[in-house]
Amino acid sequence: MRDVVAPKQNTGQGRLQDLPPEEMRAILVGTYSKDKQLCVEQLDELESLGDTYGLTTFLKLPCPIKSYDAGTFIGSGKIEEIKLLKEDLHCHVVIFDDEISPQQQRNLEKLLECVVIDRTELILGVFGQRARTREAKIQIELATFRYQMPRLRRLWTHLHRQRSGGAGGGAVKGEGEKQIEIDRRIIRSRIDRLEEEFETVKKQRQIQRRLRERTRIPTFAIIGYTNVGKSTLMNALTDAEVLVEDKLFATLDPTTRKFVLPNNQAILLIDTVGFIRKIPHQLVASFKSTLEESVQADILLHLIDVSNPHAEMQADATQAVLKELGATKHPIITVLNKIDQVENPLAAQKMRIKYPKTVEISALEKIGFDVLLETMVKEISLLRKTVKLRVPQSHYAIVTDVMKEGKVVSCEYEENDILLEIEIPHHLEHKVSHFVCES
Ligand SMILES: Nc1nc2c(ncn2[C@@H]2O[C@H](COP(=O)(O)OP(=O)(O)OP(=O)(O)O)[C@@H](O)[C@H]2O)c(=O)[nH]1
Ligand SMILES: [Mg+2]
Repeated sequence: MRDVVAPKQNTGQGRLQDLPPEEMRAILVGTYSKDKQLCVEQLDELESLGDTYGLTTFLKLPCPIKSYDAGTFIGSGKIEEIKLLKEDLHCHVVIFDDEISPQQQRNLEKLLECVVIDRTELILGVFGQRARTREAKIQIELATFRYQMPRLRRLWTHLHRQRSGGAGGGAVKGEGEKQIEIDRRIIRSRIDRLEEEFETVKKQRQIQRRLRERTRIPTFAIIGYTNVGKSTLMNALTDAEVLVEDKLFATLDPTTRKFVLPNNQAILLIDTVGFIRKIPHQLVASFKSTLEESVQADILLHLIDVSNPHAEMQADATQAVLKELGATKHPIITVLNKIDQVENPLAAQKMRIKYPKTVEISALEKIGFDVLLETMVKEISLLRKTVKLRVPQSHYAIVTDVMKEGKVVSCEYEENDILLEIEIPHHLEHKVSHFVCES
């Protein structure tokens, strides 16, 4: 009897984790039909992801491709070439920038005789390494299990080979199938348990959010591509002491801190997880509630690393994720960061044209903060509206309610009515619409 092959908990690293440090040597493969330059850029990003994980890249291979092979993703000639290169360079991992199917992965591993993963698996690995809080860990485990479910056959064959010391190893036909079914059931029940646990964690977070809403402090979320400087800005403005690193996905858990604007208005700032191009859908599903909650802030500060040659692509990818989360209706201030190291001034100009409300800063050198804070003050005032109300005595309860969140400009009594001029957030307008006498 062998043990269950269900993936280990708390890892999120598939089989990459089994490699000893000296074998963390990788070849990266990207494919393109027309745009070689884009493929090269994307391989650079894959290299950063690999580096964050602890892998060393020895070769980046952009491959022109006319059609994809259903069984092996790339053609046999290319596979042969990669195999030779892999042997020459003593590499033990081949990483595909594109998503490859479980079947293709299995076939490629057989042909290349090494670990083959795709971008999704690498990102899951990076998240798995970096998750710190229980909430982040649950979400990454869920994403990993969802990713591994269709790949159980690969895990099982691999383990079976290891145990029996060779390919096949005398496995009784059908044994694998039975085991895969058992593993599948185990994973499914783990997913159920994790989902339950996540619901509990989520409820606690909702209580915190309700408390926050009761105080009605305007909330700003700092969002943007990974490594653009979100945590650096958070730390520069508050004493949050969030981890800042020149690695991807340094932040996985949102951190919230209070901050007081120059006009004495208190606000809440949320530092969020970075976005990335082609974010794996299993991850979006798992992190959705955390992301959604972060981007439900009153105002978004979209940070762009304008010194990065891929700034435009990164900003577009961020916008795409925002769209997916249904957050594009929120007011956005576009913050062009790292201006201290911008080499091409045209880059910032291009962004200024593309995005309506832009501010240039250096979070590291604390440059441009005055304008940024001014813009934030202005944006808050747009969230509110001043209305004049005539409220009959019988409805005073509403006044008390509205006054909690609004700012009273003037208040007078006329017979049994109360005449109130009040600045209120837009979301309260419907509550008082019956009493508006002038706005
Ligand atoms: N030159 C320069 N470097 C900066 C600036 N802001 C941030 N950095 C650097 O950029 C790197 C990433 O910064 P972080 O604040 O961790 O970026 P992040 O957006 O929070 O990254 P993730 O949490 O990984 O998504 C660090 O090495 C920072 O020191 C800036 O204004 N100028
Ligand atoms: Mg961060």
